[in-house]
Amino acid sequence: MTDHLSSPQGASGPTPKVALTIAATDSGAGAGIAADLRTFAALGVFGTLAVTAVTAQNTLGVREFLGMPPSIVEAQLDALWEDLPAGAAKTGMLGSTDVVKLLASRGAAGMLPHLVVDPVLVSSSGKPIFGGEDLAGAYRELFGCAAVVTPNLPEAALLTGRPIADLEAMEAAARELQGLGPSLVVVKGGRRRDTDAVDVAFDGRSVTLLRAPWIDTPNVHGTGCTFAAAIAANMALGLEPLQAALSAKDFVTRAIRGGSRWQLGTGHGPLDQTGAGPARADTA
Ligand code: PXL
Repeated sequence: MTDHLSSPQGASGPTPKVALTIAATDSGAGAGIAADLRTFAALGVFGTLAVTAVTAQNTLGVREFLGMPPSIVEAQLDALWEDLPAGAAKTGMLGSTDVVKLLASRGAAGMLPHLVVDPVLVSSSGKPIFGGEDLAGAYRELFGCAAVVTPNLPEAALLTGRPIADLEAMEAAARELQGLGPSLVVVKGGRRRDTDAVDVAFDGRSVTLLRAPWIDTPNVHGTGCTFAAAIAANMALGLEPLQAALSAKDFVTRAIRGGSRWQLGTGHGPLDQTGAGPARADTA
């Protein structure tokens, strides 16, 4: 009989920290839970998940969408809370206003520590992702339990009710949303050709610009998911919100560069989160 414990292979390392993603699936695996889990793994954190919706999509777009009933989301969160509690969590596409409200109530009860809320409300092309009358209001409540909130420009515009066209307006939005409770708000500037990718962060005291060079590639599907997941992983590892966000920005930049010449699908392909971990930091 073989005693596998005496094998020289498979020596056990230290127990990893746990981070949780509360998000949707993307069958093309560029965004959503798949991107989050690759990010957690690349940063050395064990990832758990609660599925909020299923999407049928590829690099060309979303074809079908099915939101999970809030009770199923809650059951997943209870199972994890009781046995595999996470040091940090992130939310992505939540699928319905009721799920946003569920998370706000669990957050208020202290059951979502070090929470990163990526308010997936509108795609970068400006199209609403899902509706619901009081969606923005429910999100504003969820922000009250968050450590970090990461809207893109159309999301920040929707949440504040003002158009956002320049860095000054990004700062004003970051200040307003930070006033709802999170420690840090990062308004993501997105990708404008031939300019640096600049995000504006506000932590209640000072404004910090997160700047990265423009990388010429169509492979940017899942960038927002990856950024929020990397912030959560970094907080699970013990970083404060601003340091977690600065390090996550570097991670996303390396992941975009790593996948920039990949040919997976004919639309917006994925990033290389797997190759972007700390061991590769010197190649950034
Ligand atoms: O980037 C927003 C997002 C989040 N989650 C899933 C997605 C998308 C965008 O397509 O598909 C599953």
